[in-house]
Amino acid sequence: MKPIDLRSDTVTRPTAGMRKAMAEAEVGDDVFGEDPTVRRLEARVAELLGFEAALFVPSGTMGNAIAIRVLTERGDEVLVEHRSHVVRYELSAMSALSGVMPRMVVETRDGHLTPGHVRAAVAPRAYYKSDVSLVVLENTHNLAGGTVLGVAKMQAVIGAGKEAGFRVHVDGARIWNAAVALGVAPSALVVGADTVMTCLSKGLGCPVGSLVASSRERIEKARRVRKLLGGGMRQVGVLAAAGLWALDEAIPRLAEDHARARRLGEALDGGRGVRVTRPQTNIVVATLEGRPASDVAAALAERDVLAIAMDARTLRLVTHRDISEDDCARAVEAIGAVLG
Ligand code: TLP
Repeated sequence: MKPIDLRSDTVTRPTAGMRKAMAEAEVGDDVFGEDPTVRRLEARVAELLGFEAALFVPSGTMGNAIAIRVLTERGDEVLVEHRSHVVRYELSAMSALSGVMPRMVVETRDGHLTPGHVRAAVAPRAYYKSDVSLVVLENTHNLAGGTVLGVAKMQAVIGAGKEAGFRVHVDGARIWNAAVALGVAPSALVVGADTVMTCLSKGLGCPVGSLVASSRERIEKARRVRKLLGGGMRQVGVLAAAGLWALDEAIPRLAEDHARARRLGEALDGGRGVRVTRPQTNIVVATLEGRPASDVAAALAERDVLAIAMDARTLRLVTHRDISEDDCARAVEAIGAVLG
């Protein structure tokens, strides 16, 4: 039997409809700015996020790196929650590529920074001190368990950042999930941010592709940094077409993934020595008390359910468009057998 792959929402395969859109895409050389499908995708994402312009990039990691590079100077500090993707899963990109250092906030409940955290980072200037110049927010927050920051709180923290004179970047790899969970337009969440990175290759099911949205001026700078990092692409209208297809077809069904994640969360919650916060979107993160997460992942794999050990005690399961109702029921059964 085919394993039920809950390791990530990146494991989806393009559907027949997506492949058809890719095959039919009109293309051109995007380094010359001549790919009409890429231009359409960039305009569409800019509009959905409420920005002037957007830039198509190969990965979320590159999108975050480009935004951080455009918004900071070498020697700056970046205020960020300590489990954020930009500090945990992108090597040390911000220091290696932009020469900046994270200032990490550890005491959040759900992974999200508050206006208080931002205000606490404001300090009198002194020539011997480095300054925070950028705040990075992550919505949904991956490692905290797909947690959502609502419009009012998001606006408050972005506002506090602006008031402090900081720039604000949003890692919105799964901003679409946040918007669906809240029942709001994604643009409502990111008003006032300087840049937003978002991914097509996570919950939306594309094989590749992310975008950075910002002002026209910053996107022109971002285009140069993308080239510097080796991310200039040619006839990638075939990939942009997958993205355009996904924006129409995949966003409306994200609520199904969220409902399935809640069922998995309930199943895990019943387990011995397991702590799980009720999933708000498509990510379920369980903290295991008596047993290494890798052991539990191995036991689940024996029952054809793939989950991932994010660290020694943290097990993650992610729902996505290739997980059916039936798969979810089988996963619930396996969880019961392994942890019950
Ligand atoms: N996340 C991946 C892994 O890298 C952990 C996953 O399976 O969830 N920001 C956030 C919030 C992300 O979750 C990810 C990918 C990225 C950025 C990076 O995107 P890619 O993988 O396209 O570089």
